[in-house]
Amino acid sequence: MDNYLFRLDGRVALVTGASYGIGMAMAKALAQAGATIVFNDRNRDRVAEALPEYRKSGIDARGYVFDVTDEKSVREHIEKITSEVGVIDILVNNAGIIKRIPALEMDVADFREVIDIDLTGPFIMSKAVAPGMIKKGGGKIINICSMMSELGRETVSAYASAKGGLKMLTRNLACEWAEHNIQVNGIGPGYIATPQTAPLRTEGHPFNSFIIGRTPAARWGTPEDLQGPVVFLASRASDFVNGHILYVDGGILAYIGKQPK
Ligand code: NAP
Ligand code: GCO
Repeated sequence: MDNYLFRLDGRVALVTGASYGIGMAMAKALAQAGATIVFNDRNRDRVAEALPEYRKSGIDARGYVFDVTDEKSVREHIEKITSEVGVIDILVNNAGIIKRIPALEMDVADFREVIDIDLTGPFIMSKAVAPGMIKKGGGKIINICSMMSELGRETVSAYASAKGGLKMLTRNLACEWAEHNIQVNGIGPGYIATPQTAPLRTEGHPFNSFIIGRTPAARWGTPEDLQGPVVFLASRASDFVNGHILYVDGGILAYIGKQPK
């Protein structure tokens, strides 16, 4: 079957926090499907380091430096991107942080910072990008959720609260903006080998074997495992998919855990 359903030629995709990690892998896949890639990071050096990385893959990505929690700066940059590159057709809200601190020891400031970046940031970004999509006749918004959109574990109360909220923000915006032909969906990655999970993957770390045991696929995911799902949700192949969280987790959410032998 012709893959026109999955082609993104002529579309502009903005992936937040895509100077490395999952964001960069998803941006590369969107580029390979034909999209023009725009990305941001809050750190100027990271943007500068990422540009040659994209060029090595033959991608003429445009990088911008702004913080997704700074509404004024976000609005200014969306206007700048629209005039310099074009209307944003695809927004991937990927930028995020995690703080692994037991709730009793977590400062409220730390809790607020995670909520601000992981939940309020996608709201700010979506609100800034939607008017251009509405004017253009439609668009795609993809929020990067998590296993913690469904499950809890010790030390990640702020992150799980943010990612659980992001699941519901996804569903809510899907309801509000469907009439404008904007589809809002999420991707829920399992445990993926990136800098964010590096502390959990050090040699001999008990979490390493724990996660392998909780994952039917019996491996950590890679950023490349998310490339097909993001192209699907960014393309016309998912035009009737709305408010859906696509879990890409090797089967974790389906698994009660290895039965004792
Ligand atoms: P990562 O390696 O920590 O990269 C996160 C990216 O977001 C970095 O480029 C970071 O830039 C950027 N960022 C953070 N705060 C920002 C802000 N306020 N404004 C703009 N950019 C900001 O994370 P990752 O593992 O690639 O994860 C990417 C997304 O997937 C996150 O939302 C994460 O929660 C989610 N996720 C990850 C996993 C996993 O196992 N890795 C699983 C499920 C979901 P700086 O370098 O400047 O901080
Ligand atoms: C953690 C991990 C997870 C992953 C991811 C799982 O400390 O439990 O960092 O939260 O990042 O979100 O889907």
